[in-house]
Amino acid sequence: MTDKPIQKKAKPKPNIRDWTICDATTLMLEKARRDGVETAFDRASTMKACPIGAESACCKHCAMGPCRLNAKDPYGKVGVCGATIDTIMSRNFARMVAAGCAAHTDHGMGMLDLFREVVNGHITDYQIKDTAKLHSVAQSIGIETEGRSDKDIALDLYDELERTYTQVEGEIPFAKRVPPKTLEMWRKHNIVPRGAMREIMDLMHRSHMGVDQDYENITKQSSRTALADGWGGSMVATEISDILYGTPSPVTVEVNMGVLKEDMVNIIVHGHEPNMFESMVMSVNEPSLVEEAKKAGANGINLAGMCCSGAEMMSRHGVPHAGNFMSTEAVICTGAVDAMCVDVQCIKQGLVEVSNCYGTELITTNPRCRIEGATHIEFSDHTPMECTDEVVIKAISRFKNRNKPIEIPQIRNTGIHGFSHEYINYMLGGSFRGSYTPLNDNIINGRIRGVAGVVGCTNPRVKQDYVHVELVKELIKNDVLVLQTGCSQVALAKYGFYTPEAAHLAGPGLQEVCETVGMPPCLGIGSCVDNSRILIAASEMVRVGGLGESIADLPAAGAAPEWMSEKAISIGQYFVASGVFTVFGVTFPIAKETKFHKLLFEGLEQQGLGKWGFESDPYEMAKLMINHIDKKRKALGIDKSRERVLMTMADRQKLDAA
Ligand code: XCC
Repeated sequence: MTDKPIQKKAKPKPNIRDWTICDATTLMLEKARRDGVETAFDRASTMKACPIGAESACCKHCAMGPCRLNAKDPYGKVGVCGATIDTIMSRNFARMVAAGCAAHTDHGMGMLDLFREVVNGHITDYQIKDTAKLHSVAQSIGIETEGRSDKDIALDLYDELERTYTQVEGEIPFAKRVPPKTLEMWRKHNIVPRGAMREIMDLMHRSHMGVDQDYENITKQSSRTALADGWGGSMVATEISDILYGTPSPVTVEVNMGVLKEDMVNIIVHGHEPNMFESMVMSVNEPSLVEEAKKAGANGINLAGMCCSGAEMMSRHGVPHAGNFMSTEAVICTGAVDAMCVDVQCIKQGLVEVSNCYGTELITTNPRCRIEGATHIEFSDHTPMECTDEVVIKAISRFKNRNKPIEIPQIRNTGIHGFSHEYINYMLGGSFRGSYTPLNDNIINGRIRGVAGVVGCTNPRVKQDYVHVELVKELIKNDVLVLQTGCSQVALAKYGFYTPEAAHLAGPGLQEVCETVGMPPCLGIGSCVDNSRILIAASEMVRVGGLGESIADLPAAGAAPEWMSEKAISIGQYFVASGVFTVFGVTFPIAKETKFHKLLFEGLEQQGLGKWGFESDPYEMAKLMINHIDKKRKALGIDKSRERVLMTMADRQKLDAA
């Protein structure tokens, strides 16, 4: 034996083009590599996902374990307490739902706190901006508005909506908006949410060691909790934000990293709640601060959003958007971000390191979300500009002391965003006759095959944006109208899908509708809590008639092709429980060939709800969704009208004669 040292070959670096299709992100990841900076893409490529966790075959709810089962032989063994794979997986799943629901409902409750303080006159920096929305939301849950003052209506609305969170018995207020047939089904299964706090508490309790050990019963409570998110916490967040900040209507916006300006002080707000962002808009327009920026040699202050609060501000006010979740580290590599100001959710801890490398001020503002190594400037709804002014001052001083080369990818994509439910109603029916009737008619006559919600995150385990874009392309080509939120909306916006011209990418039927109305083939409606707008749109389609009696009857499907967060699981479960076929990409956190898997992927549909699907390939995913839409068309007896498009003249004459 010789003692020759083993020569280790240096592993070739992964190709950045395999990580993302976003050109700006690619450029910045290349720069990061040159600069020796590591991002989540690097970490994902060197850290394999835990195979046991990926299939949810691990239980760590007590100290007799953690117990590790074998997903390849799911019934080969049980945990120390005897818990089966179905119990373990459904409990893990339940806790993801609980965490996701908690995030959205905590956000919604924060909005409601602000609303109460505004109505009571304790907060004056914010006001009720949209009284029409105040009235319509109040009416939708049975509050009398005729001849009453806005303040009285608002006080009643607050009292009612507080029940969304705190009520211990009864149904949450927005259950009144659920189509009667769907609600009937929920009542039959006993899954109408009481209050979100109660449901989350119940779910956390029952998934504790030694409590609920019947996967079907656990899943019921998962549905109930998830519904408290979609029809509760998230819906309140959306509606109160509209009342306070205005209901979105179409607005032209620029997205992508080219929205940063080398000669200006650049501030990025990244996170989820609109309150701090709204205040930041005021701060960057504050004349004395603009003057300060100019004194520092800048041409002004430039504000952009990222992720969900970015998507919300983009859709509501036309604030430029710099990119989605997997671009938040990359954007800092431009060197041009003077401050990144964050609140809650989807804030990677890795941002601290990247910010340190480029001298960017990373500022946390929410007491729930502090990060070691970041500067914390606490935000309060009572004195909002104290925080946001200080952030601006910090950003100006960083601008003055910029000492790293700046490299901004000069890529900007312009599109139209801000299609709230209210605007869709108006757009289709006109101001005198606002209605979903034209949408339903076009679905019935087959011009539009169906409707799909394509939403959710980006995830370094798949090529950024690729699955979103290819899926949406397939859907619109097949005449499926696409509604979007969150990071998915931003993904598509970067590839030009938010222009009316994108209609030429759609099938002939959808194209005709888009051209008549002057709308893009995908409609961007905001952040992840704004998925509640999709629920409202679906309910309205049922109410208008001709497409069945419950949400489960609609020719519709949903997808989160690049999901990553627990919130996505909660959203998926509330869509499924509302009756929608919902397909996830990337991975599905349970083992196949199990009873729990069968329940989620088939059983729930047999109970009259929706069902889950999984597929990582965008084309196959589109196929699943379109097949489902066609199945629903057939059940409604409207599948024939679609075929007419393919008929010959002779066929048509025969049909007409008949
Ligand atoms: Fe987060 Fe909301 Fe997902 Fe984007 S889509 S990665 S949850 S920012 Ni909401």
